[in-house]
Amino acid sequence: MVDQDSRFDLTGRTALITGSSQGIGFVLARGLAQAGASVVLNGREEKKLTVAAEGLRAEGARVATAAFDVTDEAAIAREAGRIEADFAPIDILINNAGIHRRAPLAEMTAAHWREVIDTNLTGAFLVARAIAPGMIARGAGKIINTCSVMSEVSRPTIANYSAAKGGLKMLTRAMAVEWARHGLQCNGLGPGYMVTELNRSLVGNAEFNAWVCKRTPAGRWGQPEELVGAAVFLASRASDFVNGQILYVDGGLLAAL
Ligand code: GCO
Repeated sequence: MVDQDSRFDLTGRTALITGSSQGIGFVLARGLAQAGASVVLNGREEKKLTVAAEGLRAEGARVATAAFDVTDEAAIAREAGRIEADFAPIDILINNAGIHRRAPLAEMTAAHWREVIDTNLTGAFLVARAIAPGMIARGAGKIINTCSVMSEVSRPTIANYSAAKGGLKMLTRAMAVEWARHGLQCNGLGPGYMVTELNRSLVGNAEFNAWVCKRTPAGRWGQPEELVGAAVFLASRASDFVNGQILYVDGGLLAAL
């Protein structure tokens, strides 16, 4: 009998998580480290990365940092090359970096549209394009794109975010279609309403909070830690025949009208 736990063991693997100096990205990095992975934290601010990395090292994790903006092709190429040469080849990539620029669609500026599309969608393409060739050469790799329930539905004021996350769902499938034959598994993780920095203003709004609790069959917001099990599954050997899927962790939101 195969030891069930070993299917989820990430020991010896190295994971790069974009947007991981805080929020969901940091929680996913900690969760993968607890499952045995070495982790590379990414963000735009060195100071935030250093603090986050020290926190994980204090918990016994093997951690490196790579400061780059996921929209900056040159910085991605430089940092990916440095990490793969000096730290370790990347076995697991979580494209998690994402921003919000909320506004009613008719009032949304082209700048805010482009900023969200560039970070949340194009950034995932650019980073995956830098990392995938090494995975392909090694015949193995895991790419997990942080999608969203907004990959399937939307609400007023987040058209740019929904369009980006909807595109990220299809980019995930496109990656799977092209790269599965090379031994890569490319899937998405789809959070529902989670208590994060990105949602601080929403959690604090009594009316919105009541709406989320009513709209979510579980009757509550999710905690970022509740995403870790799904992420470890998608990062591990347990998902070696899973490709092009979006695993929603949403308290049943997408199941309900
Ligand atoms: C909003 C929220 C959403 C969700 C996220 C869940 O403004 O409605 O920020 O975007 O938090 O998409 O995955």
